[in-house]
Amino acid sequence: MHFQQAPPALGNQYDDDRVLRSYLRRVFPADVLVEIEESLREMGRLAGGELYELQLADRLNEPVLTQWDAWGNRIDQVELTPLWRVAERIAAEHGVVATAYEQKHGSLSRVHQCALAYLFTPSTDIYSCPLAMTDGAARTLLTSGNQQLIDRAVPHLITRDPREFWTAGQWMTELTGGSDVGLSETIAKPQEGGFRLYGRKWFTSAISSQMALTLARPEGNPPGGRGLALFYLETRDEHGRPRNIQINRLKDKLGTRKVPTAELTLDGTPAQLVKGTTDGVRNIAPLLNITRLWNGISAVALMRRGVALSSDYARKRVAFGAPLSEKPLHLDTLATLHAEAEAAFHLAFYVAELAGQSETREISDDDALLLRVLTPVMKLTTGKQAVMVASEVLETFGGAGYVEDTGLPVLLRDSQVLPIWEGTTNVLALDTLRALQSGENDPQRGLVRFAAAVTRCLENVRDARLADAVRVARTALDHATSWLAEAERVGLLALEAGARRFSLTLGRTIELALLIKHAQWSHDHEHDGKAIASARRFAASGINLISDHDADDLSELL
Ligand code: MFK
Repeated sequence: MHFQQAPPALGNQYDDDRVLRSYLRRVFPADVLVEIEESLREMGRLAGGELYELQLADRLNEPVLTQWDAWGNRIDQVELTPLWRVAERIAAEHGVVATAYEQKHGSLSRVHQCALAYLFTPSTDIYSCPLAMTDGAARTLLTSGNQQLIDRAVPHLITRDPREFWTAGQWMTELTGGSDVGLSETIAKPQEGGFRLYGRKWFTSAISSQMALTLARPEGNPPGGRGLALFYLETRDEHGRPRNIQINRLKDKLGTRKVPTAELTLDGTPAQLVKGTTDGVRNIAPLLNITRLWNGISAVALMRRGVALSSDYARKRVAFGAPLSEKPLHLDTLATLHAEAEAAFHLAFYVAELAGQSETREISDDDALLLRVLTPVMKLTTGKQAVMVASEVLETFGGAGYVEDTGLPVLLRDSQVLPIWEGTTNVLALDTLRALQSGENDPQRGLVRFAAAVTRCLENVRDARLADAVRVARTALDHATSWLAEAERVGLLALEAGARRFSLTLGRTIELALLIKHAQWSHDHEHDGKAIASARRFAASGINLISDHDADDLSELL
């Protein structure tokens, strides 16, 4: 007798995704959905088909840096893996960045683009990194109003022609700086027609990009983030040689192994100011916010992939006399992961909706403030969820989930980057406090907008099965509100010490509220109770994480 275990398999990742399809039916007018569906179904086909096969075949490949040629010339060439080369072409041709800028469907174009990115991401081993930077660079240049740079770079960043397509890099992180970008040491020296940059970048995004946005301090500027300026540079000259950029090495990372993340020395790299000679951190903020949106979309995409593989496997794997899909405890575990992913999905895509409205200037002041608050909240909440879900997904496979050539462990390693890059959980929790104040030094102002958004989701919920979930959301919101008032009264130590639990509570509360709202809609319009079941389950998964003793015992513990 020879037993052969069937591996997990994927179908069309659009057709198979109830959560995505139901959400799109709610937010898109029916005729527009018909128009965009072809592009989504095609991406779903690629993601579950040839891209997924290529991803499994590409598993052991990594980018290779060649610093010298045979004759002693410094060349610093980076060879990408076969999967990434295909991913680049497909991303361009299918408009994974371009769709947001073509704006064929107004503000909803951003949602369409995020849906494409969501389908594309799990089969392309973090090719989402250069795409996120490309999107962020296009948005930042457009926001800057620097027409010369817009004319030069943006058409390349948003084209669908792979021969013309550029990706962008973001080089912010330095040895001194890390999250505290204001400590950056790179110096910008004026030269005729621009600047030359001198310094070390310690952790770049993919170094295969044709251009980059970076921060440097014009000589004579004061210290801190305000003394930095935002610069545009092109990485290689017309012969493909680096422009006074040395790639010292590629990072040896836990995950995201296909991404050629690099350490660089800039030794007179020609660069141009994007906007003014100061306020680099403020001027690069549009890029940060776009890449944080991508981070959230990637988080829900990786969660979805894990749950899809695990659900398929549960139908195939027989143990203790029945398929795992018929085992109550296994089903309970899977349903909890599914609910977590579904709740996260609704928050990430809600931020995409608001971002789209901001880009088409159809956003109210109140919703602009809400977007500013929800961007870090969404990024930090979904990043944590992705790691938890990936870890649990591996466990649902037993030992197979721990074995590399199943292609499963990479899900956990790649998810682990999501709470780290683009701002760690703690940095973003502090950013949430800053966003709540939004220049007015009154955190309650942002919280009022947040509370209004939660309340809007809950006000038309009628299904009795959702009543407990509504209560959980309201209670968490009330606790967050009272905690913030009390922490402000007590002082900065209490506020900062509790910022992570507070921000995660905001994230989980609005996720629950959005899921409840969608569940009611899905019941009313699709006669489907699955989202109701997810909302009930998510409500029982720990929404309110606030403790009232945040700063009391800090000195005892440290
Ligand atoms: C693939 C390999 C995996 C490994 C990872 C590779 C990483 C490669 C790519 C990276 O390097 S990812 C970069 C990760 N780093 C970050 O995301 C930075 C994290 N730190 C922060 O976000 C800090 O909050 C920040 C640097 C922004 C704080 O800097 P400052 O100098 O203290 O700035 P400040 O004073 O808070 O803000 C300056 C201005 O920008 C303010 O406006 P005003 O000048 O008008 O007062 C802020 O309101 C504004 N601002 C800051 N963040 C903003 C923002 N505005 C809008 N949105 C935001 N998110």
